[in-house]
Amino acid sequence: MDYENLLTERRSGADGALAVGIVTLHRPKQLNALNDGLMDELGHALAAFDADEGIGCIVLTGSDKAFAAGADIGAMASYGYMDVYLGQYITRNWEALREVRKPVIAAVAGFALGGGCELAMACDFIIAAESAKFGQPEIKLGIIPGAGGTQRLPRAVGKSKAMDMVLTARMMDAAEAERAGLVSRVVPNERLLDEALAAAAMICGYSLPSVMMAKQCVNRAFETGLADGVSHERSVFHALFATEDQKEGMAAFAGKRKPAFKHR
Ligand code: DAK
Repeated sequence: MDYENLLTERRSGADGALAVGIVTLHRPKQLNALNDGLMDELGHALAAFDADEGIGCIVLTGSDKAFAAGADIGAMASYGYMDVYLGQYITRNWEALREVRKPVIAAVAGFALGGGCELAMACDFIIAAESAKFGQPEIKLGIIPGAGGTQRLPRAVGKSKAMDMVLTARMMDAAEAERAGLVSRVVPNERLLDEALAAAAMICGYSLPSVMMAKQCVNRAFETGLADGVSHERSVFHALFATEDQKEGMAAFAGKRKPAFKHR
């Protein structure tokens, strides 16, 4: 499907593995500033890949200069309280990412600011190029992060760094983001998409139900206490023994061969 503000691509897997869905934010003149049109399209593209049985993982990326420089300030500037409250600003089309059950990897180069940083943090993990810069500069505009930044950033980097970034608006470079645990790895700029696709292809080689349930369980760690989380994990772990892929994975290990997962 053709979008105005996005490019999408399906990258086939090797040896019958599931394919990777790539979504590239594409408003280059505005550094991928996130307006309603883009967010509506993003929700649509993610839902389409999530529903596609041939896709095992999604990579969300931007340009070399910007993953996304935040919510579109021009579009927001004239909003009043009733516009954002009654119109469910943010909630209406930004929450689609939370509904995606397959893994979503953010491949971030350049600016990931404001809503752009929040969008990256809402993905399952972030691979950063050396050029990546993360920040929550909303305070400079007389607002605060409104798409999860005050909640996800402290969970990722701890209270002190989160307060520092949210209150002073300073940016964090890729090296600091990796030290702080905001990103899983930093790679050379020119390797960003290849590294993200390699991680996605690795995930696509595993059994999809176990991948989806692993994602579900790790996310549960952020929603609940330890005892409830471990209990949830145990139930899901037990459930996986009902899958054909658990039998296949273990038989393949015993037979010293590659498993042929059916994603069932
Ligand atoms: N919105 C709209 N346009 C943007 C933009 C943005 N966030 N960021 C950049 N642009 C545009 C610039 O206006 C410029 O357009 P032209 O002047 O060429 O027409 C073009 O992109 C190139 O930008 P620059 O010329 O500024 O490029 P530089 O390399 O000099 O600087 C920069 C890059 C990223 C440092 C700078 O552009 C910048 O500071 N941008 C703004 C970053 C920012 O403040 N981001 C946070 C936005 S606020 C809410 C929930 C969530 C949010 C709000 C409300 N509620 C629930 C109510 C989220 C808010 C945000 O994300």
